[in-house]
Amino acid sequence: MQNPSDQVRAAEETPRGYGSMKRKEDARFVRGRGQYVDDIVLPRMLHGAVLRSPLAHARIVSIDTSAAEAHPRVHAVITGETLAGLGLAWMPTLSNDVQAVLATDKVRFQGQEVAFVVADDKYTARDALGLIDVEYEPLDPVIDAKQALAEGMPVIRDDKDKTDNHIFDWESGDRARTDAIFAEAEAADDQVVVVEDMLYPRVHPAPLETCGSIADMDPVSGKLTIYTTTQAPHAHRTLYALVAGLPEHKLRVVSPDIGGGFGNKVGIYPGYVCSIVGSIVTGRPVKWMEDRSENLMSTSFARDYHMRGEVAVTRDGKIRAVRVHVLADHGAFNGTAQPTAFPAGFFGVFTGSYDLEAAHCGVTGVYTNKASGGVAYACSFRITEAVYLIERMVDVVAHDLGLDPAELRMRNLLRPEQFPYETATGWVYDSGDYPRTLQVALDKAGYGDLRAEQAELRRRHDAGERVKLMGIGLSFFTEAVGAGPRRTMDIMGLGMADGAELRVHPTGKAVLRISVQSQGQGHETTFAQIAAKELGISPDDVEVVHGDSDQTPFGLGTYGSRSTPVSGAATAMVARKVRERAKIVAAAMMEVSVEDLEWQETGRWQVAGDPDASVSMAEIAMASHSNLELPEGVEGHLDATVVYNPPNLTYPCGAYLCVVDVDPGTGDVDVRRFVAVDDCGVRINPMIVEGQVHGGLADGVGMALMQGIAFDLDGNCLGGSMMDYLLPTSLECPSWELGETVTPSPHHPIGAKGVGESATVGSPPAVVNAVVDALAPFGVRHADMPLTPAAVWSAAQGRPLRT
Ligand code: MCN
Ligand code: CUN
Repeated sequence: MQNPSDQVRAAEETPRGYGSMKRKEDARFVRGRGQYVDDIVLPRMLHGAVLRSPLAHARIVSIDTSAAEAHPRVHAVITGETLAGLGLAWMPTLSNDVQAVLATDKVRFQGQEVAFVVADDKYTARDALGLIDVEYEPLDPVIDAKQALAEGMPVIRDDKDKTDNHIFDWESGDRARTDAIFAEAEAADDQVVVVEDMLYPRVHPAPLETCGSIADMDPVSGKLTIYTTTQAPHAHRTLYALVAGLPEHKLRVVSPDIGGGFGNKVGIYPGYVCSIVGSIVTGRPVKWMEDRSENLMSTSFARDYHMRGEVAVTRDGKIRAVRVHVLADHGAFNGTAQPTAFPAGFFGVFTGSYDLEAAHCGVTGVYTNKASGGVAYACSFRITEAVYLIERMVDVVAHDLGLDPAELRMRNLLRPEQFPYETATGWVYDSGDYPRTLQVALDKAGYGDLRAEQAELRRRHDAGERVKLMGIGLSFFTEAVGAGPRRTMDIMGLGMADGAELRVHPTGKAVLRISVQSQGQGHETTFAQIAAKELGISPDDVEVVHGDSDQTPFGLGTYGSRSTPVSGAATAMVARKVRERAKIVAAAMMEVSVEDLEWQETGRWQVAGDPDASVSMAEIAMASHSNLELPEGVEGHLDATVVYNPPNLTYPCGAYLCVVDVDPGTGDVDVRRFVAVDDCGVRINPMIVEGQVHGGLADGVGMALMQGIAFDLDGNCLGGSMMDYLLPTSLECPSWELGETVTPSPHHPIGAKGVGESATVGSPPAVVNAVVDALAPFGVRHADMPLTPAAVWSAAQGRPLRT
């Protein structure tokens, strides 16, 4: 395991007060006392199960539910027709499309929801699915995204009067200027244009806890309570309110403990809606919990980006411009989750960490007969794809020009004095010291020695010896996390700002209510630390309440690593507001004027220059509830609320270096070392940050080497179980070697940047670059993920697998 003293603490300037304290929530998790949706049992609760389509594309001729309805333990059978009667057969998606809750006309992917059975127990509900008789008329499926727009292809979304499978075209950057630089580079002797096609395959977040919900409609009060696996309880409540026409005070969304989200739990799934209808129809609570295959086959996938990257570069390695075209496979319904104005998410940051003259990208989205979704899985809204594209392209440039990839990056990285830096596509990066971060990673890895070892192994390989080939892969990423600002960022009209409420009890203990929802990130600890530091009390004395729409202020939820950048800022602001109120009370207590007081890091308001005259937050809290005479207009008690609308995103960065050993005979890849230097600004809890990075690095190894949700030509999903969709374990992962630099975010109240997705974003290109580097003796320039032994072996044979 990682030895903390072994870590590069490059940043002496880290402010004091935060630190690696153990996670408060773990007291219940390590004792098996977590409360997940499936742990909740309500009186008179019934159980639902979903009937799914076995076909990828078919017309529904008829559905006969009579045998299922006749089953003595079945309470209701719901079909698309039932829902159509309630106006609920289709629901809006987060991307302004509609999605079938239960299919009425056609099924459009394998695993699509067709009917819902409510029964006494989950086994009966499942068994009764077998009693439903659906007659399908099979249609030709559209599986290959590259064929989706071809002449004569079947039209998937005929429900929308569409005549083709086109969803959107979106572009970013200055096309004319970019094209002009490319034309120049093509004509000039001292410049080149480098082109490569690459696929970021369809993968799945695969949280250990699958998705589910319990709907409980109280027929007397008319209040609907939904216990559900959601990363965004408030947004879900408002969307339910809008779709069902119910007022928000009649809706309560509770997100209890969540067993991993990774983006999979951002959207609203048909099963959630079915449990609600099931409860309304039966008058009893209805629980629905999907199984592993249902989760892998029908819920939000990630990526599926077919990308062509082009780089205009001088022969001595100055990158001038980048041009990209993407074909985005969005499945049968456009259900991607990202701010409304960003159909390709934040892919616009594909210019990466480099100083470019110009850049342009175009993205075309298409429908295929596959599950919908499209951003989930620790992606920061498509930044995974963007970082993969640019970091793979930089290595391709290094390969073609015969330059060292570390040297090439150093030559092109933004310099610290360029911040704030506006990219060629209009993003304003807030802060960073990129060359230093890369240097820390190179030093920690011993880059020069590694290259020397590699040269020796290559020499022995060339001499005919049977040796493993060593590969060294680098990536440098810039993340953009913390959506809003709400002026430009919303989900279905809901602006991306977060509320926070803080109340200090008379004894000086506090309760903090936040709108974001942890799925394992440790918010009950880190948010307590933020408030505690501002108030000068112990984090143990701050209770964090989250995940219940009746108990917490409105906010947009946890995804895009926005909790710390947005709700973390709200927490610091609300605590400072309380501290200012405490100052007024302290002045009254000590009978001095407010201006005479100064705040002490020890958590006391003190009369300037007089250490004997001070009061603690606990003393102030008690006084604020007492009969102490307070100035005119000050009401007493210690509490406050805020809404924080971020002025900009925060831009964490990192330099990653992966070392692999590849057996050219079998294609087997062994990840020998992985050095990850992250800069997420001020770290609130370094232990939690490192845990986040560890998880994301494992994700990256999984995606790069073993994961892919593939389909056969009939549209059968080939990744529907964990026998086929592989999760990386400790056996495939090395002992991570972490380092850090700290460049605080200038606009965040405590200088913190998000980190939750950094490692998932940054690690896949490092692993792929390492494997491709290992295969250099075979002339390999690129190979697509997942780099399974078969893919690596084929690439070494000069026949890379292409999807
Ligand atoms: N943190 C910190 N100092 C910083 C930045 C963050 O101490 N400078 C702490 C935070 O306070 C928080 C954690 O690190 O406890 C992650 O913070 P942040 O980067 O703000 O990300 P979020 O809390 O918004 O989490 C979302 C992010 C996303 S989008 C995915 S996807 C993902 C991820 O978190 N899903 C996860 N990490 C996950 N970790 C677990 N265990 N489970 C998931 O589902
Ligand atoms: Cu894109 S996965 Mo995280 O933003 O919930």
